[in-house]
Amino acid sequence: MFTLNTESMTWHQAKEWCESRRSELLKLPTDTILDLFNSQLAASTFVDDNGVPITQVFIGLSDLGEEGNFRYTDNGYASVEYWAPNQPDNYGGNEHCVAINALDPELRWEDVSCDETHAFACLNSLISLLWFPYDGKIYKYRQAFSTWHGAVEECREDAGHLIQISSQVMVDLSNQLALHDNVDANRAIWIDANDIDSEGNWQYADGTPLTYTNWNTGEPNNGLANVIEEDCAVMLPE
Ligand SMILES: [Ca+2]
Ligand SMILES: [Ca+2]
Ligand SMILES: [Ca+2]
Repeated sequence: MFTLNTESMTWHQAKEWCESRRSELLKLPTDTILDLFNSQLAASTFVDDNGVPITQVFIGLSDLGEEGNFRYTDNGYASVEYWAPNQPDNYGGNEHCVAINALDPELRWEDVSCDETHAFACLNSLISLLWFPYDGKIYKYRQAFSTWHGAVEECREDAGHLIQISSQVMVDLSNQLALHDNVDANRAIWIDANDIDSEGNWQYADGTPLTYTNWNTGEPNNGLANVIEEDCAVMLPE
């Protein structure tokens, strides 16, 4: 999801570099992503290709458009900010690009001149943030709204299936997936379980019986008013 490039470039060169590889200069839109990136950065070797320690890492934020109004390269505003003390200070009236101070144990940000050359990081498209390798499989979280059948079909197109919750571990994983997309915690996520074929006989889409259930209180109730039958299951991230 992140690529840390240790070759020093100006901010504009770095932006170009990421964009020529179908990614974008790093965006840190949520606390979770900020934490994820910082833990990756902290675990990285802090030297460039010549063995010189990296002091700063450009991210995709700048106030080139309007002084003091920091925006990502897609013009998105910074919903999460992590400035070092007394930053941004627009020092010399010429600091419009944002870099992470790699020498700061907390990896906080400062505004620097866009013409300085630094290491930088790319974000390999937001979609890839939602792919999670886990226990020999790749799980993919999609934010798009869909019917259950639509979701089943989308998963099939990726040669997969809707998530089959088989243990508490899977519940944890699914909650993780949801959290990573900055999703409303109350949003429901379709899972593979359904009783379409035979009322009350819950199974996976491939017809195999459920091996684990974790029904909410009073569920499954097949629709309280019995006006519309409820035959498909969702999970509510906690
Ligand atoms: Ca500035
Ligand atoms: Ca500054
Ligand atoms: Ca039902």
